[in-house]
Amino acid sequence: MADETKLKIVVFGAFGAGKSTLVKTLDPLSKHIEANCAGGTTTVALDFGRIENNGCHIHLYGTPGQDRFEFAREIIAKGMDGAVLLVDVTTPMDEFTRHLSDTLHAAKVPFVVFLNKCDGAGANPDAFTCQFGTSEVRKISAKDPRQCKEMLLQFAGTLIPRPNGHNHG
Ligand SMILES: Nc1nc2c(ncn2[C@@H]2O[C@H](COP(=O)(O)OP(=O)(O)OP(=O)(O)O)[C@@H](O)[C@H]2O)c(=O)[nH]1
Ligand SMILES: [Mg+2]
Repeated sequence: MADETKLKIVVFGAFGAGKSTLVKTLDPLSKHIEANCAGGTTTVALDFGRIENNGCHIHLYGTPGQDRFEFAREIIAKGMDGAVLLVDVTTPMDEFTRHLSDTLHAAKVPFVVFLNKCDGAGANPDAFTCQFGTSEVRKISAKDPRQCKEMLLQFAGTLIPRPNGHNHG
């Protein structure tokens, strides 16, 4: 339908940053391909959720955070309209998060940085706010549905969908 907007948004971030949690919070019916790991689960393929708001259909993909799944991140990233870089602020800034930020900048992909786990013990979001150049930075908890939805829709509103955007090849 001509007046509908479709957006593909991909969530990137280091191992355990909270990507799958964010997708689950935004779409409780989302799908997840995960494996058990020490203390919980880890994504071994992808997360997939949908959000609809005023005729805008967002397809939200979560990526695996482990290094060895670079091939999966490349496949999932194809044709994205925008990206979320999720950062765990209860741990120090890491090289992989820096690499993801540099890669998104170099690819000229519109992205927003979500500083996650702001509710967590030892959270120090202020140490991260200046780490991402001119990129927009937001403080969140991926467990807070209202806040996550507001932040995601705010970002989605800044994106221009690609022509034939639903065929994200
Ligand atoms: N306190 C708190 N814990 C969180 C938050 N978001 C995620 N977590 C916890 O962080 C852990 C990892 O969350 P996941 O969503 O599996 O992280 P991920 O980025 O998908 O991990 P990989 O797929 O392995 O890269 C889980 O124990 C979550 O409950 C948050 O906002 N606050
Ligand atoms: Mg995951």
